[in-house]
Amino acid sequence: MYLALQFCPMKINFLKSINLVLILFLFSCENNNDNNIEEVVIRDASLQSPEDDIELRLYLESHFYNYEDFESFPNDYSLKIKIDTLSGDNINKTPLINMVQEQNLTVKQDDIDIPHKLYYLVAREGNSSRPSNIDSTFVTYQGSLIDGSIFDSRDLPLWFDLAQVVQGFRMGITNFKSGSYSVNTNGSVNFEGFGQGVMFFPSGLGYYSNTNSGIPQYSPLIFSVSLLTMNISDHDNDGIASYLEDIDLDGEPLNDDSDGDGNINLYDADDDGDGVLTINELDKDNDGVIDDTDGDGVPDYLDPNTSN
Ligand SMILES: [Ca+2]
Ligand SMILES: [Ca+2]
Ligand SMILES: [Ca+2]
Ligand SMILES: [Ca+2]
Repeated sequence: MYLALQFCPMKINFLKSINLVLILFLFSCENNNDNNIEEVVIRDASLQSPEDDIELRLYLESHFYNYEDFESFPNDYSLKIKIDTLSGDNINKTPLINMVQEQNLTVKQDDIDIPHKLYYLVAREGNSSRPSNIDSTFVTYQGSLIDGSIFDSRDLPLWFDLAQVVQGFRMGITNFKSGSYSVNTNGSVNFEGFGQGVMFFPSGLGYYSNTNSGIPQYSPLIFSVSLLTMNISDHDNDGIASYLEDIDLDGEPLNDDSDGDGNINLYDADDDGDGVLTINELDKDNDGVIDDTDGDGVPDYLDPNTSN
């Protein structure tokens, strides 16, 4: 069972019957060259990022997608995004570069923030909820390389815990909204109104110097994705949604560790390390307001000076 399925079971019971196969492509991984660790020289990301950007832009300038289908059939949610080269009969189509939007992100290397640019194409924005970069998303997708080779493809939707996937995917998918669903009498589920698009990102937002099945080192990645539905995650079930465990408000909930115990807040059920679980410190008087007993502006669950 997926971790993501455990977070909000009330909402997603109908999905539990869907037989999903866990795949690892999107998941961050350790360097798999441990046996030869002394031979590995990791490239300088401040050089790799602009190189990847040139490759990505060349791709976006030389390819288009089937936007005419999406314009002609705006309510046909069986449509899939197809990308092709601008050549022959298609030479006058609008290139992707004229249709994508840009998202500026950073990746830390040796404690330095290196700029990385992600491009995303919105074929359909979607009309329900926009996930944060730490929520759970129910998606279909296809992953490919710049050369067009497909390294993974899923037509059966599956849950991705965005805390576990590569940065490009988890940041890029926040540009889309989920859709709505209805359950048919035979138990099958129809999705519509969902966000649909493509993310194009440099290797630094993907696997960088690691390899994965079908993905060489330093590969920029392309993901077309449909965001069918989503759930707000509370990874540690402490009553604080994971996106609200971004205490320094830098937009990244994966770098906050209030008590410095090495366990980031979104996985730490006792965020201030005072021995009292966050869930028992949040709202002791049950008035629906998070408690700050000593009135110092730090809520009790983050204030080791206030534990009862
Ligand atoms: Ca943060
Ligand atoms: Ca902690
Ligand atoms: Ca926590
Ligand atoms: Ca505590």
